Amino acid sequence: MRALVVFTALLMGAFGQKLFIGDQVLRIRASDEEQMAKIRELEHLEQLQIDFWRGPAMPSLPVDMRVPFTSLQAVKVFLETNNIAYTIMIDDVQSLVDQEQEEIKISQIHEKSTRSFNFASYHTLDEIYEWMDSFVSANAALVSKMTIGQSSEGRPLYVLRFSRQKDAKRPAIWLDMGIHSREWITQATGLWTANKIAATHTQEPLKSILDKMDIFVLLVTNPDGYVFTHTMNRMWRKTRSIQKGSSCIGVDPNRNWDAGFGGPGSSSNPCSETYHGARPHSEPEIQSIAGAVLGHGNVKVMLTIHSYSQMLLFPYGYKKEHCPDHDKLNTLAKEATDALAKLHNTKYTFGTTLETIYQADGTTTDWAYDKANVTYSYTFELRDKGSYGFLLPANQILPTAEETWEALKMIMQRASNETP
Ligand code: 0X9
Ligand code: ZN
Repeated sequence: MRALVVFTALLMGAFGQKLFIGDQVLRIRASDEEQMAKIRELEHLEQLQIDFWRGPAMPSLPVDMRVPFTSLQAVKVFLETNNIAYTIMIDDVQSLVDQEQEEIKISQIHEKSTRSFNFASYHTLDEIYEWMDSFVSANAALVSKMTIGQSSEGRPLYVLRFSRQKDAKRPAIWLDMGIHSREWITQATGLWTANKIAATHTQEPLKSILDKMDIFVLLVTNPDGYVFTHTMNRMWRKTRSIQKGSSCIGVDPNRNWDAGFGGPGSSSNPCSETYHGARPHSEPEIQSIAGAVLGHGNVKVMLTIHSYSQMLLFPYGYKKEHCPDHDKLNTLAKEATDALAKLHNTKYTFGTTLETIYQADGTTTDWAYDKANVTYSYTFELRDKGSYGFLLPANQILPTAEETWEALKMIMQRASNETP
């Protein structure tokens, strides 16, 4: 009994924070559909507590999974007996989490003493919300803060609005980050991007874009999840809503949209990481965005930012059919990813969600295209391709944000050129 208490305490760490000591991220390459089916079996063995970081997707794409220390031996034996090849992508997840926390602490001390904001560091929700207020007051002629709703746990959902004509309703560009809370590079990229828009709004191409259009930026789409990743479980993906009849918490907000809702590219199990929720827009975060976008009524571009995999995706994820704007979206995706690659040689793949990764039902990008009349509807999957995955070191924040900006500009400019 005593040993069990000590062991549990060790696993939970101080203040109940989930620890990942000895957990590994394995990269698995299935050679055929049969091996892929074997990997899917692992998905259904809930007692193994495997956290899929990527896939199972196209057989050509590797599957990345975080395997808890206590399941490692069983999983490796399973893979080896089935002749499935794997490599160890991350040897000890906790050491990366510790390093990340250490860097945050150092940056916080530096920020305090210099009274500055370090875009090259990860930040807590309080720090981000505080930054937003000072950012708005420093750029009051261009930037304002709107509250579009609140999360399940009652946190406000703030959107930054960049507009040259605050009382007019202009065609709009919508950007959101952090719908999956553990994808920290996205909120960090959003902060840098918001700052970049304000810093360069008098230069081309932003000058022309903002002459015609407004830009809306939702930096932290899933604030409850984000707080949870900082305080309790760094690997939390979903929202934090309570589910009737289940002790499991949260919904995958990128399966909760009313577009192909509930299909096989999502799960009806509340304990699954891709649980679609009790009904479309059950999550207040999603309902708030849908309300804001439909209420605006003239959103031309909707870019939802995820990580990781280095991909630029467009509709559809819920059906095989190509959308009427397929060629246009595909050509622009090529141009945008070419522009992105020019900066640091970061290679992206692009295409429809279904053809590039897997069937995903109830996603932002499909909803925007089908239900909100948004032509330029894209999902970004930022760095990397799996060396660090969701634990991308902070020294990659600036290069990631810079290169992403090249693609964002390209897409915004294209939409703006088509706007009278
Ligand atoms: O599965 C997802 O939700 C996304 N991948 S992630 O690793 N960030 O979770 C990709 C889904 C494609 N997204 C849209 N079509 N919106
Ligand atoms: Zn995501």
